[in-house]
Amino acid sequence: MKTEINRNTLELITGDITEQETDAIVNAANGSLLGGGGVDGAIHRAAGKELLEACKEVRQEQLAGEKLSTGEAVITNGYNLPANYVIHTVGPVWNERDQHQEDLLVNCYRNSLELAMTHNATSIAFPSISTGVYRFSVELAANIALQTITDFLTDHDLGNVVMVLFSENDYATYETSLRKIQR
Ligand code: AR6
Repeated sequence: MKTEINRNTLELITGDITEQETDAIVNAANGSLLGGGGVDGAIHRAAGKELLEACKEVRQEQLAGEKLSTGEAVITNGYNLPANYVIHTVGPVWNERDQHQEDLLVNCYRNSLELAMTHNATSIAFPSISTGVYRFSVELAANIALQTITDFLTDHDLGNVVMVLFSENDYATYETSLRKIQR
């Protein structure tokens, strides 16, 4: 499904984010930036060892050795990936008693989009942040992701945004959410 928002496009696809030929892809990382499972593991495997070295450098030079906070984003090169850049963001872990987690997921998308624009990227691909190991419901995460991206594209000329869903079920959930947002 593809939709136009001002002069931008927002597209939903099923696929593997490591194969996307967008200027930037987003990694659902953890605060250590040292890799992990899920999409994080897949991106590090596909990008090669240089990505881990670049992440270590970011931690030392930009974060004074500290972890990347939830909702924040940093950027590295893409190395062996088709994408030029990897934007690493840390999604919130689902916690039903803490609505602040939803705001933090908004921050992940907004900060990643802003960082892409700062680097003159005109296309960016996102995975479904926080809906794997971090246990957000796909419905809630889809509403947050698509509303945040739609709001951003209403105010900015970025180019193409692609949501890369890893299963047909996730795709169907995101499609339903996008149709509701567009009404
Ligand atoms: N392409 C696109 N989407 C993918 C891919 C892929 N190659 N592989 C998995 N997904 P998760 P989180 C989907 O768990 O919930 C890591 O260990 C997956 O099906 O990767 O934000 C990090 O280091 C799901 O829909 O990320 C953190 O510790 C979505 O990506 C933690 O997991 C996100 O699932 C982050 O958890």
